[in-house]
Amino acid sequence: RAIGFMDSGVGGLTVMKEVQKELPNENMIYFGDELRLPYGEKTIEEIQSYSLQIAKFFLKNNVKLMVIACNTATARSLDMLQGLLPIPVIGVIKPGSKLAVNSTKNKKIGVIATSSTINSNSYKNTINKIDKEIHVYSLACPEFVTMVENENYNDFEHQDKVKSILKPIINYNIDTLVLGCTHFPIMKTLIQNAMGKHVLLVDPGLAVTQSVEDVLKDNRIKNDSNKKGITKFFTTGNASSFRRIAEDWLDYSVNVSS
Ligand code: DGN
Repeated sequence: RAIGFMDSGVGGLTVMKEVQKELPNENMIYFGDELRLPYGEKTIEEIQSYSLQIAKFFLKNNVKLMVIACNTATARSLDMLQGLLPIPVIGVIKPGSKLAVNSTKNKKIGVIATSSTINSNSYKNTINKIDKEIHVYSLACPEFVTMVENENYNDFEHQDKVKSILKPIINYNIDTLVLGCTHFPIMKTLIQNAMGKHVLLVDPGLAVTQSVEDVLKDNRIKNDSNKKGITKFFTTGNASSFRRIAEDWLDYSVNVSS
């Protein structure tokens, strides 16, 4: 049985890569719904219905644990999926919020994400539930998703554009910035350059691995295999561009079904 990762596109690969480092013997299924990207600009009902369709695909494909490797889908459909599915479901916002709270020293945290994630207030609420004295400054950056999907994440010619988009948040004297969209770690270098070295970038994907391990243990979902796990990739969009980005990010060759 496999662990299933879903995202609207290539972003969830940033989460799967981290989990794969720690749990190399697990089989994994990755589903990128690029045909319907960006989720960040869709209605709550649309996002919920897409997430549910992907969850059903996972169930048919023998998935034992679902990771919503997308902040937008986590904000809008985690509770629903946890209520409906017979398998455990993990989102990225709680683990990411905890990591950010543990990282800030001046209690000023920035969150960049899609419009839907920002409008849901999920990060702000989750962070302030842990520590109500923390100031959370939020900024929607939907353009970054397009840049990553269009393979413009390494180009320094986009540095000025990234800096001007981030300007509102640069002025708040934050010491921690949550990459609240799973696409953003792929363009981390451009974001870090724009923010300056003194700002710590928090990638929620790093914290998700621990949640996955805990849930597998709590639910006694064992994997006794000592062989390297098999990973299958599915996209509803263009398989060749998905493959290029996936191979660049994961550093191994992949086969993609569309
Ligand atoms: N990667 C998704 C997220 O973490 O919210 C969103 C990308 C999108 O569909 N706009």
